[in-house]
Amino acid sequence: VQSAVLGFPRIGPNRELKKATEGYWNGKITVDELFKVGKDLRAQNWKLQKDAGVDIIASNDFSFYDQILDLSVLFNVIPERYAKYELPLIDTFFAMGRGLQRKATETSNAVDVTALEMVKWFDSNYHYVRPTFSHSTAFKLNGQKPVDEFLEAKALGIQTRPVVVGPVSFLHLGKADKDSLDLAPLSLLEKLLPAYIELLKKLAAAGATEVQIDEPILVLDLPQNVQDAIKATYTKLGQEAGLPKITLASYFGTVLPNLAAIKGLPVSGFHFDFVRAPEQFEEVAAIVGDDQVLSVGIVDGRNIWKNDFKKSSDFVNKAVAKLGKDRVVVATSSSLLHTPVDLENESKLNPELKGYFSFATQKVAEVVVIAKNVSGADVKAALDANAASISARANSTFINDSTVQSRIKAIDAKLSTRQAPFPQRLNEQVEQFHFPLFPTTTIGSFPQTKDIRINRNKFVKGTLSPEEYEKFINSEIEKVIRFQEEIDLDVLVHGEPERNDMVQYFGEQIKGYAFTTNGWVQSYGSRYVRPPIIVGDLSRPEAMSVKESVYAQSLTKKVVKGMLTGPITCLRWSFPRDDVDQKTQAFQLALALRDEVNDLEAAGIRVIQVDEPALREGLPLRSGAERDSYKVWSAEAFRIATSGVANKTQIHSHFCYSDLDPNHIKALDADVVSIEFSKKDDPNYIAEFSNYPNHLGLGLFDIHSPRVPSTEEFISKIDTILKSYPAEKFWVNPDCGLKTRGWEETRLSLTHMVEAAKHFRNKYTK
Ligand code: THG
Ligand code: ZN
Repeated sequence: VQSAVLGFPRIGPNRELKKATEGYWNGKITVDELFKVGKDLRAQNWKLQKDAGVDIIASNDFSFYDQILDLSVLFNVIPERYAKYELPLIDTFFAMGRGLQRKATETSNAVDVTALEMVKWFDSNYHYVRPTFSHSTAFKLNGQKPVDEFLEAKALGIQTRPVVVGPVSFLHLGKADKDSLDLAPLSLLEKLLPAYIELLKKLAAAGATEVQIDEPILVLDLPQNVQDAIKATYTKLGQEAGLPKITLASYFGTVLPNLAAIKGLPVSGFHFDFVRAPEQFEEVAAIVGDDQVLSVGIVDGRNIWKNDFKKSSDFVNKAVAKLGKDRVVVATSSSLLHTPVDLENESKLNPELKGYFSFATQKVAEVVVIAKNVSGADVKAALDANAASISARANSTFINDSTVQSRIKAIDAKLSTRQAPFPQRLNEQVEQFHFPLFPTTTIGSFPQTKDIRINRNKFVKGTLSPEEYEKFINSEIEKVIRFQEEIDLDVLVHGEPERNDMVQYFGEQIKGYAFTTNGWVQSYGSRYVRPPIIVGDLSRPEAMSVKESVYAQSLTKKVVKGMLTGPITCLRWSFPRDDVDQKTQAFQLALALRDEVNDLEAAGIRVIQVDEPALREGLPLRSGAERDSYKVWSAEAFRIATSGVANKTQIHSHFCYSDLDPNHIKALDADVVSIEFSKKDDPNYIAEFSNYPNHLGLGLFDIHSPRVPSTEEFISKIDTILKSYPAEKFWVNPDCGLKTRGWEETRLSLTHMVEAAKHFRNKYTK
C-alpha cells in the first residue's frame, strides 16, 4: 500500500514566502531573489516528504499567491485590462491577485487596475482568485509552471506527481467578466481542453508518469450539464494517447450525488475524502474498476488533531479487502495547505495539549505509518504510542466544564430574541443617535503599522511592560479617533491596534482554547492567520474588549462602535474540536460573547458590531437538511450573543468574501449590516438586497488593494446602487477592515468616501 500527500503548505516554516513576496512588492528584493526563495521552499518540502518515506509526493502545489491564479495565468485567462500593460508575467499575475497602481516613470507607463474577485475556497478560510472569463478569452499555454516544477524535483532525484485543478472545476469556479455577462464559463470547455491536453503531454514528455487532477466541485450539488461535462472531459482525456496516468481527486465532502458522472471514467484512479465523508465508502469503492486505484483520504488536511492509527488502519483495511494492497493508497484527505507547517516549532504550547495535535509535517509521517501498518510492516511502537495518546485525550481534564454545560442546557427562545422588533428599535435608535442620511463608518480595524507590530512583539517577549504597552495602545487609539474626527466619519471605531487577529485575539482570552506561536496558515496571497484551537468547553473569564472601547469613547463626543467577532466566525476560523458537534461549540462561544456584549453596553458603548464574515463559509456545501439546520442554529448563535441589550443599543454586523443569502442574514436580526460589495459587478446582487428590511452598508471600496478610488468613482458607484437601493437604509463604508492597508491610502480613500456621502446627503436633503 503506497502513501500519498496531496499537497504541502508552501509558506515555509518561518513564513519565508510571505517575507519574499512582500519584499518583492516593496522593491526590497529582485525577481530573481523571489524565484530563488520559491525554489528553495519547494526543494525543502519535497525533501521533507521524501525523507519521511512518502511514496507519492505532489509538485505544482507551490504558488507565489494562489494556485487557481496560477492556472488562470497558465491558460492565458488574463483579462485585457491586465494584459494591455504587457508587464512581465509575474507582475501581471500579482496585478490580477492584488491590483496595481503605479505612476509613470521614465522607463514604464502608469498602471491602474483593480484586483480580480477573491472568494472562499469551498468551506475553508483559504481564498482563491476567481478565474474571470470573457468572450475574448483565448486559451493557450503561458509558460509551463507545472512542467518546470516537476523537472526541478526530478533534478533533485525526486519523482513527483504534479497536481492541477481540473478543467471543469476551473471553469465552474470562475465567472464571466463584466464585459461578457452573458457568457457561461462552462461553454468554454471545448476550447480549454486542448490547452490542458498540451500541458499533460508536456508533463509526460518531461517524465511524469502520473498526475493528480482535482475536481473538488464533485462535492457540490452539480447541475446535469456540469456532471455531463465531467464525464465528457475525462472520457476524452482517456482517449488521448501519450498522457500521464490520471488520479481524479475530490475532497471536502461526499461525491455520492455525482457518482453517475464519475463511474466508469477511464482514469487510473480516484481519490476521495473519507475524513469528511466516511459514509461514502461502500458506494464509491463499488465504482472503482478492476484496473483502478483508490486513494483513501484518511489523514485530515483541514484539522490538527492527531490521527487515530487504529481507526484509520481499520478503515483502509476495508479498502484493501475489496481491492487488494496494490490498488489502495493511503493519503491525506486534501492538500495540507490548510494546516500549520510543523508542531515542532511550538515551544510554548502546553505539552499535554501538544501531544494531541498534528500539523502538516506530522501528518506526512502519519500517512506513512498507516500505509506501512496496512502493508503489514512492523510499526508497533508507533501504534502503541498513538493509542496511548488517543486515550489520554479522551480522558483529559482540559475538556469538560460543567458550568458551561449547564448554561448550554438552559438556553431557551427568549435568550435569542431582542426585546422589540426592528422598526421599534430603530425609532429608539434614531432618537438617540440622530445620524445623518448616508451615515459613514468603517468596519473596525485601521492600519496595523510596523510600529504596532514591533511594540506588540516587544510586549509578547516581555521587553515592554504591560503599563508601557497599554500607554502605547492608548496613543494609537487616540490617533485613530482624531483621524476619524478630522475626516468627519459618523460612527467611529477604536481601530483595534491591540489585536493581532480578530479571532486569535479573543481565542487567547477565552478559556477552552489553545493557541500557537507559529501555527500560520495561508488565508490569501501573503496574508496568513494562526487559527486558535478549541480544546474544551468554552467560557469567558474576564471582559475582553471593554477597556479599549471605553477609552476610545472617552476621547470623543461622537459615537464609538464596540467591535467583536461573532460566534460562528470564532468557530469557523479556529480549529474545532472533533469530539463535540459544531453547534455546541458555537453556542458556547455565543454565551461567552453575550457576556461581552452586555458588558460593553453596561460600560456605555451604544453601538456594538459583532462580525460574522465566516457565516457563509460555514454553510454545508450541499443543500439539504444539514444546510437548513445550519442556517437556523448559526443565526440563533448570533442572536444569543446580541439579544441581551436594550432596544436603543444598535447592533451592527459585517460579512465578506462570499455570495450571501439575504434570508440568512435577515435571520440574524442585526440593526445594521455591512457587506462586501466593491467587486460585485452584478446588478442583480444589489436587487437581491434591496428588500433587506434592516439597514445596510454596501462596501464601496476594495480594502485588499492599495488602490485609491477618487471621489467621483465613489459617487458614480453610489449612484448606480441608488438606482435599485433605497437611500434611507444606505450606510457608507469600505468593504472590510483596513488593517492590511497603509495610512496614506487609508486617509485618501476614506476622505473621498466621506466626500461622496456628503454629496448625496446634500442632494437628498434639498
Ligand atoms: N482573521 C482570520 N481569518 C480571516 C480574516 C481575519 N479570514 C478571512 C479574512 N479575514 C482573510 N483576511 C486576512 C486579512 C488580514 C490578515 C489575514 C487574513 C493579516 N494577517 C497578518 C499577516 O499575514 O501579516 C498576520 C496577523 C497577525 O499578526 O496575527 O493581516 O482577519 N482569522
Ligand atoms: Zn470583512
